[in-house]
Amino acid sequence: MTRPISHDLPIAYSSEVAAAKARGSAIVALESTIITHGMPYPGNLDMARSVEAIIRDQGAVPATIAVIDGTLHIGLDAELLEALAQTRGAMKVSRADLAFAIAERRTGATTVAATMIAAARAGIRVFATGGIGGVHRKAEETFDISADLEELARTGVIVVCAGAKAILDIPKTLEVLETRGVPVVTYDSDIFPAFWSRDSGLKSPLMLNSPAAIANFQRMRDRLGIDGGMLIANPVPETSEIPRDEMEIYIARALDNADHDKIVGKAVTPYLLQSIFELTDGRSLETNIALVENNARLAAEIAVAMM
Ligand code: PSU
Ligand code: MN
Repeated sequence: MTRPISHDLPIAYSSEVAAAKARGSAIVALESTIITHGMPYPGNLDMARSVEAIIRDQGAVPATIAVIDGTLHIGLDAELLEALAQTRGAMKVSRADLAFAIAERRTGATTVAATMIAAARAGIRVFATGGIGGVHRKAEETFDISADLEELARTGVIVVCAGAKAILDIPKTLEVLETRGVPVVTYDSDIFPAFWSRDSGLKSPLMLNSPAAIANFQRMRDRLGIDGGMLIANPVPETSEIPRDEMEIYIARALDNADHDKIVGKAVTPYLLQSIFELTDGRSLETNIALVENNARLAAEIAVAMM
């Protein structure tokens, strides 16, 4: 027996996003795990506001995505954004638990994977973040591979990031993306970036140097019926980068700390980011904010070029 499709999904659009959808204007999705688990308050709120402002400046509309008290929000108004930035104990929600958070009426911040699912459902095709999750170092022992990679393979959203976080095994991360047929395009450089640093030491699989060319590539994928997402890697601006050699020292120490404290599962990434924040006296946070802002600008340009 077929069951009727539920029309009363608990989804709420901000008035700004609802208006943009009605007009058919460019929209850029934003994740919320970076707000609740990636940065401390109040820097996280400043970052979230400035990223939204940058997207508006480019003629697009920002849609920050989060589950609040069981409602999936596509776009947060100023009050909700501020409240989320101050929320302690929000869930970190990925594909496995997005529906759980809604069904159990929880508050949860969406990772790259869950934000992609929500964006696709809302008809939003471009999404800006900091760095995606990937294959962790020693994954051959821990099996720790982010659900973000699988989501990129299956969900048709363009994700703009600053490369894979250098805390990961970047060669293995690129191998999985290749296996799963995810295009990896570095913007205006032939070297794949490593989040805080412009250079991961690895060549980028693909390179394009304009938002129009990226939009055109996506159009061709659509015409060929090739579904799934694509990853745009946008190197952090030179003035904000922390060189790779220097980062390696902090990363090694952060990984040791995580080992010592027996951190596993979804706590690993937030733990490492916090540890690196402390080891760099907050410099990693400044770089993190600069690269997200840089990604928001490019994502908005791509979203406009796709109209
Ligand atoms: N990028 C950042 N800060 C973050 C994250 C990304 O600059 O906090 C988050 C994203 O939400 C990403 C998640 O999806 O970390 C990956 O977590 P995991 O490795 O557990 O899949
Ligand atoms: Mn993991």
